[in-house]
Amino acid sequence: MNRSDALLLVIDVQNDFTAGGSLAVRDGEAVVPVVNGIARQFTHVVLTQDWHPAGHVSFASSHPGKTPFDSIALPYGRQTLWPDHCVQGTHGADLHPDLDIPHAQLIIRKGYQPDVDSYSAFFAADHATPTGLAGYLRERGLTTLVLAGLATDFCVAWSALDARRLGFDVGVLEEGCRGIDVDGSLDQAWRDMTAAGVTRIPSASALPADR
Ligand code: VGL
Ligand code: ZN
Repeated sequence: MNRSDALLLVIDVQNDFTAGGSLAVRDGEAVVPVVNGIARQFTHVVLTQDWHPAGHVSFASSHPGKTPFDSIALPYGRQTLWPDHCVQGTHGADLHPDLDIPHAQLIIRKGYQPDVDSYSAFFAADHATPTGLAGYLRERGLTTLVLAGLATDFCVAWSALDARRLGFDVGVLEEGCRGIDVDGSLDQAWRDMTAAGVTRIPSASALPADR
């Protein structure tokens, strides 16, 4: 591929989302070799890290009487509650040790505001606080994004949808993602992404060729 205007965006391939992690996505570690393999085809790679302070608003433990996967109303909308995960500076927040993308150019951290979650790599859940990634991509002239990582139905989908809203061409590599699937969220995410014009790329062999 190596298209000079394309970038691989690798979402949240972190210990807490893989086997043994506090919010392990089923089969999540299976994305690691897929992502490592395709990263070689991209000159430009950006990684994201979910990066919460202890006591984050998205943790069920911060809301007495609530348990993980409950949902509550917050000023910016509905918030699913999670087990404590990806706490800044902990092993769970580290990138997966087998992730092998030495040429990645930028790591975007998100979800660091105590009272606002951020599934998307572009905006916090209040849809007001940008991470700076859109400006980075624009300044660098990168217009086509291929996304992979965890989890399909949360951080990957929200990032892909924001990227479409911002006018980027977006493909999601299905083979390089795994979902959490709370109450049908995985099917819903694919419906939303398809409706928004996100290209569903089933496997690495179907990645768009150089043009
Ligand atoms: C994610 C739930 C909570 C994700 C992050 O990376 O998809 N999901 N925080
Ligand atoms: Zn999180």
